[in-house]
Amino acid sequence: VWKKFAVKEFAKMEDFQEDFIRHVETTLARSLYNCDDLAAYQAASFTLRDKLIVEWNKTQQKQTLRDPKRLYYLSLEFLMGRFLDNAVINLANNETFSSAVDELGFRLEDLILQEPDAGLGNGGLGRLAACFIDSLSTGDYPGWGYGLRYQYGIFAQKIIDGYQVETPDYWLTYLNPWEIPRLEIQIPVHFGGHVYQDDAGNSIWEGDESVLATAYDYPIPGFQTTNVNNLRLWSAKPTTEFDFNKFNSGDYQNSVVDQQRAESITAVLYPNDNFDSGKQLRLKQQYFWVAASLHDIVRRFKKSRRPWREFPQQVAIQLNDTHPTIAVVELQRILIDVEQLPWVEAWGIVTATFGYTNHTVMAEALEKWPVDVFGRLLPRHLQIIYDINFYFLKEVEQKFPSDREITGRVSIIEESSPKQIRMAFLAIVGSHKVNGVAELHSELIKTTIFKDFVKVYGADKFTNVTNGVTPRRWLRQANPGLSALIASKLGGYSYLKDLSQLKRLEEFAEDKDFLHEWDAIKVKNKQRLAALIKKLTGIEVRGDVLFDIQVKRIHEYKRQQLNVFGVIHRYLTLKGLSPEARAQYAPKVVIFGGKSAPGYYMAKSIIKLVTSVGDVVNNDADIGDLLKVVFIPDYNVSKAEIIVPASDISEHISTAGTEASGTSNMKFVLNGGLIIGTVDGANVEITREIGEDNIFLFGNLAESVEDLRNNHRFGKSAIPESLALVFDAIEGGVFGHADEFRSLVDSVKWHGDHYLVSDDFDSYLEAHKLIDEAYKDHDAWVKKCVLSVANMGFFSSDRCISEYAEGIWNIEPVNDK
Ligand code: DL6
Repeated sequence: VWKKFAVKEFAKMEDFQEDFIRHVETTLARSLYNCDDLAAYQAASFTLRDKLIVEWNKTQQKQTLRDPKRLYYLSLEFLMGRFLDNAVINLANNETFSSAVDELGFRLEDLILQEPDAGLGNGGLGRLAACFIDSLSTGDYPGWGYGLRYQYGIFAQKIIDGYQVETPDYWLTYLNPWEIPRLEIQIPVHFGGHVYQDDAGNSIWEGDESVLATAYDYPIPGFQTTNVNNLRLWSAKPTTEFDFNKFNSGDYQNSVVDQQRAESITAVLYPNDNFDSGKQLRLKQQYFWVAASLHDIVRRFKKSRRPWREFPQQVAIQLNDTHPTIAVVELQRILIDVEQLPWVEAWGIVTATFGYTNHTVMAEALEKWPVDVFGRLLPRHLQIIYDINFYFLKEVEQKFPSDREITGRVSIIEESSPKQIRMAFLAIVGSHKVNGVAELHSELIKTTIFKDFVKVYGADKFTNVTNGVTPRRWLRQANPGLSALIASKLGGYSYLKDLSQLKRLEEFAEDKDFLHEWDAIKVKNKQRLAALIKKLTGIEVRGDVLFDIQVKRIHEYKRQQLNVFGVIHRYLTLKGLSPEARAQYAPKVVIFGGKSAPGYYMAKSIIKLVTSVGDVVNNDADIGDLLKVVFIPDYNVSKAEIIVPASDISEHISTAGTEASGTSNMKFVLNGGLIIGTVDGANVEITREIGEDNIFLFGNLAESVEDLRNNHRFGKSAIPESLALVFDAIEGGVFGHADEFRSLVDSVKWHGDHYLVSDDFDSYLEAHKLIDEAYKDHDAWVKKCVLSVANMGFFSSDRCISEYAEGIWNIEPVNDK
C-alpha cells in the first residue's frame, strides 16, 4: 500500500538521509557532529516538508487548471498539535522512517518531543477544525482553512500548590519548519474612520487606522493521497509608514506605538471556551482575519473572469461558529460598495455562499457586540447590518402580519441597553444552511434558541452534521499498537481512510488470542500514561488497574464537580469499610485534566478541589492503591494522544442539553475505552452505533431540565443523602481549604443547582457500581471494547466532510479517479 502512494515519499531511505544532512548543513548551518535533537527535529521536518511542498504545488496547479468549486473553512481556532508525527504517517512508512532516523544516531520519539504543540485553539471547536482540514485533504477536496497565526497560543497551565497558574505559550521561539511565510502577501485592512456619500450617492468608507495582513501557509497532507491542501494563517504587521515627525522630534518611543498596536491584533488567542468575553480587541481580530481572507478569496475568484453571479457556484464559505460572521457583511460591502452590484443581487450571492455551524446553545457563549463599540470600529459595516436587518424584518412582517412580537424576537439588533448585535441571528440570515453538530443539539437549536427562525425560513434551512474525528491522528498516531493490531486483522491500514471497515472486527470478538493481544496493548498504553503521570506529578500509579479519565476544558456544565464529588463519596465509603470488605473493591485511578479560563473562579475552585482530594486520598495508608486521584497539568493535544488510548472508562457527564456534541467521547471509544455519560451531545449517537450494553448512561434527560431547575427555584428539591455526606466532609475540612470550596457546595445547596448535580448524583453513583461489576468480568469487558470499536466507523471526520460537501457546500473531490 505504501509503495502505491510512493509519489511523494522517498524512493529509498538513503535519499531521506541525504536530504536530512543537507538541511542540517545548509538550512540550519550546523554540522552533523553538532546537531542536537532540536536541530535534528528541524532537519527531519524540512526533508518531509520538501516533499510536501512539491505535492502542494501540484495540487494547487491541478485545482487552478480544473477550476472547481472550492470550500473555505473560516475558523478562529485551529488546534493542530504537532505536525511531524502526523506528516510521517501521511508521507512515509513509519517503521522505515524511524530506522532511517535511528541510523543517523537519533530516535524519532525524541525528535517528535522537540516540537511545540500548535495550540491555536481552546478545545473541541478548534480541534474539530483541525480534524476537518485533515479530512478535506484526505478526501481530495479543494478546501482551504483560514485562521489567525497567534504568537501566543492557549496558555500553558502550571499547577502550583494545587492551583492553576497560567504562563504564556510563546510557541514560535525556534524556526518553525511547518510554515511557509508569504511575506510578499500584504493585504491592507482598515478600521474606524467615517463614511460619506460621494456625488453619485455611493457610500465611501475612510478608515483611520490601517494594518497589513501577511500570510503564513501550512501545507496539510492527506492520507494515502498526493493531495495537499493549505491552511492559511494571517499575521498582523504595521503598515510601513511610521511616524517620522515623532521620530525626528526625538519621541522615538511613541513613533513605534502604532506599529505595536498593529502587531497586538494577532498576539494572543482569547483563552475562553464556550464563553463570549466581548473584548474590543477580539472584534478587531475577527474583522482583520475575515477581511484578509475574503480579499484572498475574491482575488482568486476574479482571476477566472467569471461574472459575479457565478460566485456561489465557485465558492462555499463555512462559518465555524459566529466568530467569522462579519464575513457576511464584508462580502456584501465588497459587492455593493466596491463592485457596484445592486443590493438584491449582491445579497443573493452572499446568502448562497455562506453556511453557518452552531456549536452551542448556552446563552453565555452566544456572541453579541454592543452597537456603539461595533460602529466605532466598523462604521460602514454597521450601516450594512442595519440595512440587512431592515429588509429581513420587512420580510418577517409580511409573513406574520398578526404576530407583533416576532420582529423583536428575531431582530439582528437587540433593543437592550446598550443595544447589541446578535451575531448568531446575523449568521442565520446571511447563510443558506445552518447546522448543529449532533442530532440532539441540532434538534435543540430548532426548538429553543432559533425556533422563530424555523418559522420564518422553514425547517429545511436547518440541518445536522454530527461531528467526527480523524482516525489518522486519533488512532494510528496516538495508538500505534492498537492500530497495527487492527491492520493485521483487516489486511492493512486502508481502514483509516474508510473507517466503516472496522465493522469486520466483530468477527474476532470471540477470539481469545485476539482479546488477549488487545488487552495487552491497553495495559501498555496505561503504563505509558502512568510514566507520564509520574513525570508530571510525582504520583505513582499502577498500570494494571482501572483507569477512569475525564479530560476536557474545566467547566461547570461539563460537571467535573460531579465527578470529584463521586470520588469523595467512594473515598468515604472505602474508609467506612473493614479491610476485608474494602478488598472487594477493584483498585482504580481517577484522572482529571483540562484548563480553566483564567477568570473563571468556579472552574478554578474545581481544580483546587481535585488536587486537594488527591493530596488526602493518595496519602491515606488505609486506601493504598484502591483509589488514586490525579490531575494532569497542561492538558493539550500531544498529551491527549497519550491519555486517550489509556482509558478503561472516560467521563462525558455534562448536564443534558448543554454539550453540543463532544468529540473526545468518540476518541476514547475508538481507542477501546468504554464511557460513562449522560444522554447528551454525540453520546446519543455513540449509544445508537455501539449499543446500549456497551455504554454506561445515567442522569436526567434534556426535556426534564427546565422542570428540575424550576423545582430548585421553588424549593421543591432536596439534596440526596449521599451528596450531603460529601458536602459534610468538604465543609468539615477533610480536604482542607473549606472556605475556598464553599461556593462549589453552595451553588448546589443554595443557589439553584443550575447544572443539576444533586438531581443526577445517585444515578451517577449507580452507573459507577455497574462499571465496577462489569470490570470484574475482564474478558467480557474486553469484548465490549472490541464490539464498540467495531461500530465506531460513523465517527470519522471523513464522513462529516462528505456530508458537508454534499449537503451544504456542493463541492466534489479533485482527483484522477
Ligand atoms: O463542535 C465542536 C465542539 C463540540 O464538540 C462541543 O460540545 C462544544 O462545546 C464546542 N462548542 C464551542 C462553542 N464555543 N464557542 N464559541 O466551543 O464545539
